Amino acid sequence: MIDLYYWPTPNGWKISIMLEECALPYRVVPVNIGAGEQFKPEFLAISPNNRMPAIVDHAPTGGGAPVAVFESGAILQYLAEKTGQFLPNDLRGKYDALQWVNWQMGGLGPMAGQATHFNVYAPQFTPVERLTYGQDRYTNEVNRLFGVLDKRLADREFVAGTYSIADMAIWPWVVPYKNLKQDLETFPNVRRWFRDTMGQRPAVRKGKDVGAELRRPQTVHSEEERRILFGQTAATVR
Ligand SMILES: N[C@@H](CCC(=O)N[C@@H](CS)C(=O)NCC(=O)O)C(=O)O
Repeated sequence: MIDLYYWPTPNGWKISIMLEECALPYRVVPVNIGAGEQFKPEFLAISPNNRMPAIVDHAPTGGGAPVAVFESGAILQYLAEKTGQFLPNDLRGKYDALQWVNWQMGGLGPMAGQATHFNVYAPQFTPVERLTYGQDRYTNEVNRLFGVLDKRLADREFVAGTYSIADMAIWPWVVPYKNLKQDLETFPNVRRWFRDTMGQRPAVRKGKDVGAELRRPQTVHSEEERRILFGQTAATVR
């Protein structure tokens, strides 16, 4: 059994989608990040960066003590290696997929996170004239990254040729394209892959629905949530 420490956000969906694709039994342990549950000592022992998702595998390959993994890219790779699925074994195929997982982890994810912050959250509590540089910077960078993805998908069905953890890492970060101020009509290959190829997979739909009832309908944060989520410094984690 795998414990999935989870909240329904793009980074969380990556792992619920992978677990559904692999048909692995798992138990969701909600980590309410708006209520500060990511700072509980028992969670920090698993995920010292106070971010979800994280997993604990109670039946690791080869036996022995449970294995805990944080960082969604590492979790995807762990589950792929555990199940022998969605990560090719051959050298070229494997690194074709892993380089796109890392492209998402180091590029699309962080840039999209900042674009969401500047476009959706920050205007609720910061005068807009202080935000325009950040809004433009991150919206443009997401636009560039969508362009890279569109070009990559021009002549292939999936990001790394065959369906892999690269698709599962990237797809959840295209879901909020409206908040990211991107027009999918201008990225026809991304749109096809997002809606028709990935969006029709039952495990993708099921994975994205995991914990949907936990997510509030609106994106406005209370004073307390804002302090927890947007007021973190080193002092928060020492
Ligand atoms: N690079 C990390 C990012 C994870 C991440 O940013 N998770 C957010 C939710 S999407 C979180 O847990 N936030 C809690 C916080 O900001 O304290 C990963 O991919 O696992």
